[in-house]
This record gives sequence, structure tokens and C-alpha cells, in this order.
Amino acid sequence: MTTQRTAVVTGASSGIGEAAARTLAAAGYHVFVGARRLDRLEKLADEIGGTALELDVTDEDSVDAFTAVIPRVDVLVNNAGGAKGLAPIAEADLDDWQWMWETNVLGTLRITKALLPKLIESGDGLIVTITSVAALGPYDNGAGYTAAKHGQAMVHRTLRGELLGKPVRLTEIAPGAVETEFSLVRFHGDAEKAAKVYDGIDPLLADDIAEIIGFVASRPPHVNLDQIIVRPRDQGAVPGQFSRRS
Ligand code: 8X3
Repeated sequence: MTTQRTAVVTGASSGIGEAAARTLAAAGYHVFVGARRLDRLEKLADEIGGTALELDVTDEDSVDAFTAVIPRVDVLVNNAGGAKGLAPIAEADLDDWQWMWETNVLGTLRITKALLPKLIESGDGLIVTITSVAALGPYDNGAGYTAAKHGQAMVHRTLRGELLGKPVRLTEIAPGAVETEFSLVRFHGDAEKAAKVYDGIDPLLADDIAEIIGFVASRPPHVNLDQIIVRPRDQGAVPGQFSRRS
């Protein structure tokens, strides 16, 4: 078995996942990066000396194949997920809801369940799950996403109790607005609509979250940062509340 500390990052082909992989590699981890877009992953893996593996967290066989080849896991970053659509419940698109449930909730469950034995075996495992401020309460037109993020958060938070006594720490990071491909995916590729979300504010960047992950991973084994909520200064605690420059 390899002795180098090993990290696994899902949804690593862009945004927070990619930035987290770079941060953890710089901290000395061998990083297994997983996502569907293998070309981008391979470029990243080359740059950071990691391993690129195709992964679709909504597909049981893909998760099995992915987790089977990873020999050791010290850190797991559950980052795969996202939003699709922004619509009132009266106009809910069931396909969007299903996608959000599959990626955020069941995706996190599948990967975490499969890697738990290796995280425990490491003697000092860490699971970082990237939820969202959408895991903290409702917002109008966002129920598909808030429902999925609450579900994902519950998988993660429940494990904290279930793993008490085992050498695994759990940290939930709940970010507000981070400028990544998040809004592009939410608006089904509409770049103009996506750009408007960050118009007139200074949003968080993927690196801001990656630095927090690096900090969490570098704490000593007895320190468990349970939950970290992080927003841009321009975003208030009330959903949808932003201070925008005109
Ligand atoms: C996304 C959070 O604040 O951009 O997870 O809706 S926000």
C-alpha cells in the first residue's frame, strides 16, 4: 500500500473541485481526481502529479470502478453536485429535481459509502462535503436545489454521529456565491443569465474555498471543524440578499 497521503476529489474538472485538487496536491497529497470530463481531468492530473479517473456519481457502476482502484484514502472531498433551474414549485421541472437529487444527495452517499472503509483504515480520515448556504434554509424558486442540498447535508451531518469513536473527521463547507460554472449549469448554459448572478458584487472564487479545505485538512487529528459557512462580503444571510454596485 502506498504510504503517501491520498486525497479524492469529486467534480474535479473545474471550479471548487479543481482548485481543491491543486491545493491538496501542493500540500503533499496524491490526489485522485474524478469527473465526467476526462480530457480536462487528465490535464489537471498531469499538472499536479495526480491520477485522473472518469467518474459519474449518478452511476453505481462508475462509482464502483472509481473507488475500486483507489488504494488508500485520507481525505475525501465531496464536491460533485450543483443546481439546475430556478423556478417556483408550481412550475417545477421534475428532470431538474431528479438530476439535483441524484448528483448532490445520492452522489455524495454513493462515494462516501464506498470509501468509508478506506477512510477508517487510514487512521485519520477526513470527509469534506461542499454543501451550500442552500442547505441552511429555504429560498423562493430554489426548492429543488435547497431540498437536494438539505438532503446532502443530512447524509454528511448524520455520519458525524454514526462515526463517533472512529478515526474520521467530517467538515461541511456551506458556501454562498462562488463564481464558477455553477450558474452556467443552473441556467442550462445561458452565459448571459449566469453572469448576471455575479454582476456588481465581488463573489467568492474557487480558490477561496480551496484554501479553507487546505486549512481544514491541515488541522491535527483531534480537531473537527464541523461546519463552515462562507459568503462574499456582498452577500447577506437572507437568501438572495446582495449588495450590488450599480
Ligand atoms: C450556491 C449558493 O448563494 O449562489 O450554492 O445561491 S448561492
